[in-house]
Amino acid sequence: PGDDDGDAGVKLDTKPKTKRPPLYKVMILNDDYTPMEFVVHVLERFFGLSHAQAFEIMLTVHKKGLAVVGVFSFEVAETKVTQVMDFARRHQHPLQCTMEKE
Ligand code: TYC
Repeated sequence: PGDDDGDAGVKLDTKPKTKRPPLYKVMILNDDYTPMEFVVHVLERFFGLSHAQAFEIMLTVHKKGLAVVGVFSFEVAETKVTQVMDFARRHQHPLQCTMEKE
């Protein structure tokens, strides 16, 4: 229910605006052709994961179809996706990497 002054009044109090920038999930997708070792290498190289972490995520993708590799600002997420897609293409693997707003 609003008042009846046609919004003549002004908003007196506002929340301090500390809105954080949106974050983006970077995901890799399973396929039937990219070698497991290649995916592990990609995860180590572009996401700074340990071999054990990289292997675990690779296996999750292999079994479940996809996994979130990390969460980043738009610019960083976009860079990761581009790096992975370029690297996969150069090695002629169909590996797919995508990003999605959290
Ligand atoms: N499914 C692939 C294979 O059996 C391995 C693989 C894992 C591919 C993860 C892509 O994102 C991927 N060789």
